[in-house]
Amino acid sequence: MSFPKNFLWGGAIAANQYEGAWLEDGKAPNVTDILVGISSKDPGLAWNEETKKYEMKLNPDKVYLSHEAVDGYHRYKEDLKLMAGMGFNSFRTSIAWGRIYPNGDECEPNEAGLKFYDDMFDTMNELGMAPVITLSHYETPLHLVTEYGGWSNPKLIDFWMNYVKTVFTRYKGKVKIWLTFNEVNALFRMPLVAGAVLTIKDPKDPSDPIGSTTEQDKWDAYHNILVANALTVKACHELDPDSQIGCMMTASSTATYPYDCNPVNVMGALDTQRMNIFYMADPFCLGIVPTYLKRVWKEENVVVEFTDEELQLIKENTVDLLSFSYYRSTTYDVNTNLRVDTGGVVCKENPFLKDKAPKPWGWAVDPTGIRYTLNILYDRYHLPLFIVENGVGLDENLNENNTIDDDFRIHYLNEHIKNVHEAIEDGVDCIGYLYWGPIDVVSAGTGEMKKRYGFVYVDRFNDGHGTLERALKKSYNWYKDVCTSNGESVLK
Ligand code: BGP
Repeated sequence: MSFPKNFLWGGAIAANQYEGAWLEDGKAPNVTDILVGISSKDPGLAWNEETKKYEMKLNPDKVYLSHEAVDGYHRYKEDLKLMAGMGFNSFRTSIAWGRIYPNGDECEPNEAGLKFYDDMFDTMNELGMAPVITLSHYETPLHLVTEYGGWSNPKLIDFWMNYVKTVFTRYKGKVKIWLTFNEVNALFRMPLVAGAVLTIKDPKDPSDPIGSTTEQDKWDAYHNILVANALTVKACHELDPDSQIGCMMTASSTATYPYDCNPVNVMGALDTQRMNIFYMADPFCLGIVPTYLKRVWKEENVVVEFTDEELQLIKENTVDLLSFSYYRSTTYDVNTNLRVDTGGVVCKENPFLKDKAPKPWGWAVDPTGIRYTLNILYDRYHLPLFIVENGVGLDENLNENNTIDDDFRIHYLNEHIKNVHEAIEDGVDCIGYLYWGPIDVVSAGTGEMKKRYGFVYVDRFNDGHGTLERALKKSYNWYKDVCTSNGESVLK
């Protein structure tokens, strides 16, 4: 009745939300550097009439917190010690592609960037935490977006392969688990961030805002990313056969429940699952491009053609494991508009879910949803599953004892971890649980510091001020008990 031996316990962050140092040691801007938060509809871009291209133009009235973030670039050694102090045996972060190839299209890598991650991965290994490394967590170099239009351009495949081969070779033996693209299945909901797709066209028409993307460009990006993912799996297996490589999906939408038994809602829930996870996860995990997409392409009036060689490549190079984020479930109701944020799709409120995170975010809490998600994904793919993001963001302030009694976070975790265990009892091969944001970082969605996930508090605020000092919340010791008892503390 316990968690498997060697179960991976730890936490996950991303370079663009943690490191800061956005232009240090040769790094050039990446796509998230021009956004206050990824839900922002207002990217820091301007049209250049002469070059007929977009270029970076940040809004001077806005605070781009991610540029300094929580200064992880200079403080990761102390932070990693705090993580190891909780008994983590693994830790997930990403490589900022732009530290290695600043513009993305250079032939030679930036040694300063390579050295930085050498030291970081060495530190993790010395502390007994296996590095779980995302190759791109919304970190495509901005130049590849403004110059080439991002992933809708097949040239990105070559630039990407140059980058991934460099890091597979350099970090061989140091990294045992690689993940390709963070939440790349959000491509259709958030094309600029998840797919780094930008339709390069003069945005004179006010109904056509900067950063908007044509359907054709999104599908071209889908095509190129499927090919790139397969080539990446192949390269990883060839260059570092001792490591494993997985894809990373936002899987909250797997738990899309029909709002009621109206067959229209049942079918709509299936379509929502397909669009938000299976479009991508089927090719990555099963090596097949779903047949129903032909109809989707016809209805959306786009042309998507895979060559026989590409289909063969996708078939032969499926991932070793499926990693995913889960934050909450949703419903599908035909009469209610679907919205999205970083937690997944939002539709009509589920009347059975009384438990909610406090406002302003107020995400519904559905621990059974993580068990359901694990079961659905395992039944479909029969691959090892790895939860690499789950957690809750809260608006918190230190009390007079220089700590935070984050009982709601403890409650959230307790319920979710119990349900992960239920899924394992159901027969699911779940290899690990990484909590999202074990140290406060800049929120992906809103770009705020106010939305805190950490077990470790960081003194920084929405207006950019703060000492950046770290303090431990109540959940720090609670999660330490979980990790060091291999989950027994939540099961007793
Ligand atoms: C996921 C992202 C993370 C993370 C998380 C929480 O979609 O992969 O980068 O931030 O969502 O989202 P938020 O920070 O918006 O609460």
